[in-house]
Amino acid sequence: MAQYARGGAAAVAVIRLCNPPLNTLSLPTLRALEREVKHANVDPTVKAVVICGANGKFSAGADIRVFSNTDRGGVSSLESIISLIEKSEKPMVAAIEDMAFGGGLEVALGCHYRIAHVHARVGLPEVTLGLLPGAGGTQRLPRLIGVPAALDIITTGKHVPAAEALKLGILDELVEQNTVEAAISFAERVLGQPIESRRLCLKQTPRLPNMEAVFEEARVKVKKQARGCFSPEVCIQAVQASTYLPFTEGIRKERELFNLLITSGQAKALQYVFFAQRAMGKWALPTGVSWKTKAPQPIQRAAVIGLGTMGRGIVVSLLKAKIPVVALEQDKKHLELGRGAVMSLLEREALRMQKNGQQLDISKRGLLQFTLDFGMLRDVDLVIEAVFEDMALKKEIFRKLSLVCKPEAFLCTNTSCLDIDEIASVTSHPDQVVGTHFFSPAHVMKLLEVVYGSRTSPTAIATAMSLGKAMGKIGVLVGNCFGFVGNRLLNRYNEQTYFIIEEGSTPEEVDKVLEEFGFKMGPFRVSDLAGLDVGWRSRKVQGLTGDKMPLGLPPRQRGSKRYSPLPDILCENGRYGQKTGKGWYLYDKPGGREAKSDPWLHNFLSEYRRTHKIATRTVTQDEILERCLYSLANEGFRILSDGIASCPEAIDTIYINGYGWPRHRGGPMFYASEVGLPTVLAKLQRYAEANPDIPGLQPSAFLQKLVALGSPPLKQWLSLVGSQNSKL
Ligand code: 3H9
Repeated sequence: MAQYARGGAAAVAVIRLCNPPLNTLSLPTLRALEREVKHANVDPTVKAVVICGANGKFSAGADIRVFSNTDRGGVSSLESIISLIEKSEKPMVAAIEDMAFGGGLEVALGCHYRIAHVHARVGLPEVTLGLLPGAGGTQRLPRLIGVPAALDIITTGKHVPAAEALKLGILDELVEQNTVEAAISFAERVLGQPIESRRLCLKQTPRLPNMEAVFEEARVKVKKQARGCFSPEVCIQAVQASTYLPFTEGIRKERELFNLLITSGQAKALQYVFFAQRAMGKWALPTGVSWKTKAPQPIQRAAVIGLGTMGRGIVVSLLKAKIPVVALEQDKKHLELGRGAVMSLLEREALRMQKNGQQLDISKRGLLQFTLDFGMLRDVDLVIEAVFEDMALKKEIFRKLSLVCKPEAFLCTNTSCLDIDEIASVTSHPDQVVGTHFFSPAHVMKLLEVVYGSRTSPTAIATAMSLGKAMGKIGVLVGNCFGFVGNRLLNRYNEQTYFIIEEGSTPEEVDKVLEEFGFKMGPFRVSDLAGLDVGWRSRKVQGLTGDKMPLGLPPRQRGSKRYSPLPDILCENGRYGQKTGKGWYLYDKPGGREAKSDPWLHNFLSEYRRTHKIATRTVTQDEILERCLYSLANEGFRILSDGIASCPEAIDTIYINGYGWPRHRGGPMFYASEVGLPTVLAKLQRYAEANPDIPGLQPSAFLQKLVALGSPPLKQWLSLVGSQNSKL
């Protein structure tokens, strides 16, 4: 229940939003706010009002949890309460501590003055939830700071640091001490001053000579980034309304557009993603041990082994989390290369952070050490190994670590697919071994798969999850199997793309279909960027690359299963992707970025089909999309029944944050549930019949079970898995 403290010196009433933890604007909070504002307005002893939030936080905005209710949790009444605040004859001052987001900032914009703590952040992140600021934000903010700055804030949903917000004119004053006390003094100072000019509803949005061009430019920009998500474009429409409609009509237009968005599937997907990501920190094991019961160990000092692309990014991530690092390489040449690369990454990161008002200080002595000597790892609390995907090499390193490191040190491996148990087996403390699968570039990508082996201790899990959080990552706990969750799914997706081009399509067509779906890059472009040789090396180790047929081409079967040797053949021809200037596409030079269609590849594909006697056919866009996406979800159902992922939300979080799945599509499992499980099953059955040698298209038993049970909603899937297989 919301509580409101009233009081304060010299007839200044203090209204405190109180709905822990973030003072979201639930219906009771809104009612209490309305009651208190009305009360202050009529109470003759009150001369001014300060609105603040309890526990040092202003507000994280409307309560998203209730948006799916038919009455939207009464959120539509927020604008009228804000209007009440704005129309008050008594000065209303917002005292912003920590955050004012969404409806929270909209309340502050209704106030006549806004003062904030220097470390506060403000923003209108509704666009990231598939919405627009629906309580006057799209009408008041452009009136306050002009169209270009308002468009930037509203279409990106970015968090604006207080200093920048002050410069933009969103805030009137910053304070370093007690914000509420300062706001009370501020209110006393402005008592008696006219407040007419402080009411944003009475202002005009500042005119610009090139207004149309500004909106057009914004449209082009959001279209490029939105990948089919339409809330940014609708935000622009709402801001534009502030330039040609009077305030009250602008508010009506804003409401109309808000209602359009809130009922859309995209808003549902984006809000699902918001909560799915937050649920990942609440990991639990079948034994009952969970994030609540197992405390992480503090990490005072860490080590990273291997300074290739992954190792460098991991070093930077640890330093950003203020954890001192010992970086180890195998020889002087690699050490110097790694040192140079880490230092330039750090420089770039420091510059980027500086722009956001943050600091990356690595000047402290001993914060970063480079070494060739394993002895230097004697007293570290945690090691992250990031060498090649070679089991023998990893085992050799873990054997050494086991001898050198203190027994309580956590030993992490950044493998993307290998068996954690086999790696742990060579150590004297296998319970301390845990997989930490980072994604490239590791200092940028948010995802961290924390892989739990059969002997990994809950403390090691808790520590790896907590370390991920400290590094700003979204840690997802997964079980141990080849490829874990992310790469196991990816293999299914990739193999479909190869089979589809064998059957008659082209990399260009497949990429186009998946990019139109919302992936930032189609699978063949991704493969060229990442390097085809990485997978080739791994397939060689698995013994998949196979012998040659009489005509020089490898066969297309492995036992009874279809196998596409296409990427192997490309590698044999030196086509590793961008790094060699050619892969699925052609580039102007090695390292070039612009992909061009390659006649060599098309000729090669025709020749390949002829040799293998594959009747070339047109693969429709629907078939491309369905085979790629439904085979992903199908593997997801297998992963759930194998107990490798703890819930469908875990798979979706991994796919969105590590594999470029468009957020507004909610992840492969959410997408399957929205398409409808019977449809997914029927399509898979059809494709499986046509391709009996592709196991990835055979519908999983769990999907069939769910359909037989009447396709229950995603939230119930977990309870229907059965726990016999659970690895979590
Ligand atoms: C809006 O305002 C619409 C208006 O325009 C009005 C239209 C008419 N609602 O993230 P955390 C929960 S739309 C419900 O772990 P952090 C969160 O799920 C809203 N719950 O903390 C978690 O719950 P649990 C616009 C919310 O410090 C707990 O609070 N506002 C909401 O890492 C702690 O959150 C936004 O989009 C919410 N609004 O990050 C802001 N916010 O403990 C959304 C949080 O059960 N929020 N929770 O898992 C955020 O972006 C982050 O929470 C924030 C803090 C950056 C504020």
